[in-house]
Order: sequence, then structure tokens, then C-alpha cells
Amino acid sequence: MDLQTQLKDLQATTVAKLKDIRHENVKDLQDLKVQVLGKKGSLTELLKGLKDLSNDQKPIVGKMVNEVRDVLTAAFDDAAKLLEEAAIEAKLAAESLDVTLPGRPIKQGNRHVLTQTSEEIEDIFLGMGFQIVDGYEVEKDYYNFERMNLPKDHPARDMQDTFYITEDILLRTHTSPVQARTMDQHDFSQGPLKMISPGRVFRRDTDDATHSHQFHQIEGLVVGENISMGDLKGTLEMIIKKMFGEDRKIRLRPSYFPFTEPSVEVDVSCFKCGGDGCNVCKKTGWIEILGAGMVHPRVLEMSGIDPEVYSGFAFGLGQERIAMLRYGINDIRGFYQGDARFSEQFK
Ligand code: FA5
Repeated sequence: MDLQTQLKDLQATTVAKLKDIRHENVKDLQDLKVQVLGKKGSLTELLKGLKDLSNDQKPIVGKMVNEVRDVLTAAFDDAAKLLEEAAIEAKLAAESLDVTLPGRPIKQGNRHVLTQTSEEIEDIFLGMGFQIVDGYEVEKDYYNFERMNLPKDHPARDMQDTFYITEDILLRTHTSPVQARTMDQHDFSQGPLKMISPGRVFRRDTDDATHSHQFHQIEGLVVGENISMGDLKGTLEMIIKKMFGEDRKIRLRPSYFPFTEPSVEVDVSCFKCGGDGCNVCKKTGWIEILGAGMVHPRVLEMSGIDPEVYSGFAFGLGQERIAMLRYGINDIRGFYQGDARFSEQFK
């Protein structure tokens, strides 16, 4: 048989063999490739016959060898691709999903009880036309103390020691500095100032069941013409009845804050005994929830507001205290421990 016929035969038989190879026989394919196109394969073997051909024949048959090599290389590539696809399909078929199986339930979280409390209080105040203002947790001594009528070395600073970043910058001890910042900005030609400001505050307090070194307050401030203590009492009565129920009473006790005059501490009738006296209210029938008062004239003046024309009231309530009373939570530390079993109770 001449060389050209042998080449044609090799091409035809190899292509026929490739068609027979099944998807599981990757090894057969590799073996066949080595047999035909490898260094010691059939094509190399046939090439050796080139040297015996006449000079006329050599380029013709040489060209044919190249063509056969190209055709076979492409055929091997196609076969390899087919095998790969078939293998993937076989794997998918074996791994088929049972879409009728019941799904795994995904545990759904819920908003933290403190977030819920603050959002509820915000909604009530929004309904009364208050704006909600954000303050700075890292605050200047100037706003946290001096603008609240607590100059340096004022003894009442001792009750609110805090974490200092520098001598003049600290972690705020209450949300009251937002009062000064908001009053500085307010344009009274647009009407009275009515705002609340919820946020995190920090103190050098020892942690126990009712105290934390980091807790949340909501500041409230109203400044305008003819604002009186009656407005303060009415506003607080309304919010407390909305939060704790219509039959709840409030009591204003004289107190002292350097930034309000007069100052009061506000108690709510005990949620457990209704005022008769029990272990929750320490037999008094009342539970303290916030501090409040009429904005001190000095504080108004420091914001450039004339105390002869304008007056105002302010209050600061402890969010944890409200939530504890509302849900009967007896340890403040539960709020911060991140235990899902605690949070799940307030869905
Ligand atoms: C103040 O912080 C005043 N700035 C409130 C105020 C605002 C008075 C505007 C007048 C006008 P006091 O230190 O009492 O006040 O804190 C207010 C509330 O924060 C308390 O009634 C209590 O509910 C809560 N609170 C205080 N210290 C802690 C603490 N360590 N852990 C948790 N809650 C606290």
C-alpha cells in the first residue's frame, strides 16, 4: 500500500474509533491519541517512509501528512470536549435534587427591644409635631457640661464622670448637649422649637442590675413663648399613658439639675402593684423614670435666646428604665449580652 493510502486509512480508522469512545473512557481517548499522534505513534511511523519517496512526491505527501495531523488533532479535541460534557451531564443526573423535600426553616431575627422602645416613643412625638435630632456620642466638654451650666469644677460634674478622649473631648454623659446644639441652630421666626433626641450615653458607673456604664436616653426639648411647667406635665402624662396604659399616674418630685430651674424627677405609679407598694417599687408605689425641668435662663442665654421672651421645658428619660418597667425585665445587663433567647421574647 502506498504512503498516501496508508495516511488516508489512518485518518479514517482513527475517526471511526473516536466515534466509539464512550464518556467514561477518557483513558481510552488518551491512549488512542498517544498511539496515533504520539512521538512513537502511527503518524510518526508513516513519516519515516517519506525519505524513500521521489523528490516530486515528497512535498505532496508531506503536505498530506500535515493535513492528516490537523484533522486528527481537531477530531481528538472535539472528542475530549464531548466526553467532558457527557461526564458533567452524568454527574448532574446522579445528583438530581428532590424539590419536594421540605425546606430548612430560616431563623428570623427581630429588632432589639431598645430599638422598638425608642421607635415607639419617636412615633408618639412625631405625631405631636416634634423633630428628631441626632447628637454626637463623642462630644465636647463644652456642650456636655459648660453649655449645660456645669462649668469646670462644678460639683455636679462628679455625678457624671465619664471617659475622656482628651481634656476637652469626652464620651457624652447624657443626651442634654443636643439641647444646646439644637437651640443654637433654631430660627424662632419659624415657630417654637420642639425636638427629641435619642441616643447612647456613657458614664463611669459600676454595672449592676439597674446601672450600666453605657445606656440610652431620650432627650426632649420645647422652647417657645409662654411654655410652662403645665406643658411639661401634660406632655409627660401623655407619653407615659401611651407607653404604660391609661390608668398610670405620674408624680413630679422636686430635684436638682444645673440646666433646669425648677427641676423635677418624674415617677410613674408602679406597674406591678398599681401604687399599693411592692418589692419592685421598694414599697413606695412609685418608680422613677426621668429627670426634667424648665430650661435654665442661663442655658437659653448661652444660645442667644432671650429668657424674658422665651421659656422652655426639657426632659431626659432612660430608655432601658422604660423598657424594664414595661416588660418586667429585672436586670439591665440582659439588653447588651446579645443572647437571642432574650431578644426573642420581644417579637
Ligand atoms: C440626666 O442625665 C439629665 N440630663 C436628664 C435631664 C434632661 C434633666 C433634661 C432635666 C432636663 P439623670 O442622671 O438622672 O439625668 O439620668 C436620666 C435617666 O437616665 C435616669 O432617670 C435613669 O433612667 C437613666 N440612667 C441614669 N444613669 C443610668 C445608668 N448608669 N444606667 C442606666 N440608666 C441610667
